[in-house]
Amino acid sequence: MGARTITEAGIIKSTDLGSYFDTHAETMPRETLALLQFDRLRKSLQNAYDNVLLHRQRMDANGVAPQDVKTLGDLRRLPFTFKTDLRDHYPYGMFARPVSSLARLHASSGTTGKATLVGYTKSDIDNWADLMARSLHASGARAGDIVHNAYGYGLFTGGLGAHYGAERLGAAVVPVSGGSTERQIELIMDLKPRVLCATPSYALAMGEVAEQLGIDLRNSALQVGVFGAEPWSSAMRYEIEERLGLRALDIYGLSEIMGPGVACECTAQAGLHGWEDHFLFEVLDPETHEPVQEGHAGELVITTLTKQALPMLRYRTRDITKITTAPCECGRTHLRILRIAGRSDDMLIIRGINVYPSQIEAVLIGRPMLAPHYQLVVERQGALDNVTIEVEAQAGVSEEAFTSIAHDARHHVKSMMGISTRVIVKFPGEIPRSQGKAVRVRDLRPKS
Ligand code: DLL
Repeated sequence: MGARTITEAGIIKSTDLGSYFDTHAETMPRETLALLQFDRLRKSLQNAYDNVLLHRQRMDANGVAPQDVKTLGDLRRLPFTFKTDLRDHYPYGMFARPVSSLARLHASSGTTGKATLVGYTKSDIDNWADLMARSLHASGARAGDIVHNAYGYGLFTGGLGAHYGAERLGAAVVPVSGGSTERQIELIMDLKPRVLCATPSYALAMGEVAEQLGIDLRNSALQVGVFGAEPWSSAMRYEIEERLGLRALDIYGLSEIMGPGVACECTAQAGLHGWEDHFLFEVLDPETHEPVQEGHAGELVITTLTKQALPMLRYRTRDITKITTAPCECGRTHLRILRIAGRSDDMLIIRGINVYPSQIEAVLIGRPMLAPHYQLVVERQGALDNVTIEVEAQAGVSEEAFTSIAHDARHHVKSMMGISTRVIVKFPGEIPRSQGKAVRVRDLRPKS
């Protein structure tokens, strides 16, 4: 172990190479960061242009070659890339390296059409493990910890992404994956992990099963929860922290760009640091494609700077968020993503008002007598969309009270969000529990 000092902000600064607070990379002045980004962008563009036909054709069509990019601002001359591009060029058409030099493949399952296949060279896997280790460290995990990893293992990037990051950090991983929740609770009580990795909805489901078993997870060794892969509200964070007795941190990522660890909260819990030495982040108006002002909501668009096998130019994530480059109390200089409100594809338009499921969640959770388990049912009536909120009552609430609870919730949603909904209160256990990404919306609208 190298020398360690603790700063005023409580950050452990370490000079040993095994530490995953990389003070050089994570706290470099933004001007230096921009120089590094530009250098890496040029190399990454060359890789994309030379080795991926689609990128070359689109850049040619835009009249821009890698050497024409002379400043970071020239990024805006580059073409966008979409999820459909990966589907249309399935399996290997977007890869910049021959299959023989790949080290791993992952896929994200779509509801329609082919899966989105992504690939990594050994160096890509190495960078991913570094960034996941960095993310876990930022969220409070440390070498020597035991990490209970309940992200699904397999083609989904969550399980293996968190696994190799935790190992790289110097932690011991319990590779449980999702499911068999009772056994997971038993393992948590027996093995005493300090860190839990899971989707927020599964973390909540674990808390509930523990309660049913008469086990109070607040008495477990868990202190840090690294939760992501789906939108979740601050109200949900509070609920999880209360029930599990840990600090819940948000982690973001997507297979097309890498997997988990593209951005992660630090213990200030004031937004997710996007790792700008490996990715360029833009927030654009989805209609006009113009950058929105800092602090305003728009679509997150990401360009990879170091990926070998699958370089991505201006990937349209469809995730709606805000960013800030304001200094963070932790000392890290990388920008912060202020929570993902949801995907533009999941946005509902209720009587002309744009609504994300996580906004309804924020209003529902914490209401008296309601449990934090809900689903939104969307139906079409004439030209209008109608939403029914199905939400569970807390255990022990009498059925006679259901009508007045529903009335109260409906009234609250109307006054907070301005939308009219129907609310149906369900018995505890009636809403399906997730073991990975929760299904928040049942869309019964006719498919167009
Ligand atoms: O969900 C990677 C991941 C695994 C992230 C584990 C975090 C933890 P995909 O399956 O490709 O990859 O899904 C990516 O999930 O575009 C967002 O819409 C959503 N998403 C991921 N993290 C968050 C988050 C993984 N923290 C898609 N908040 C993304 C909100 C998130 N949405």
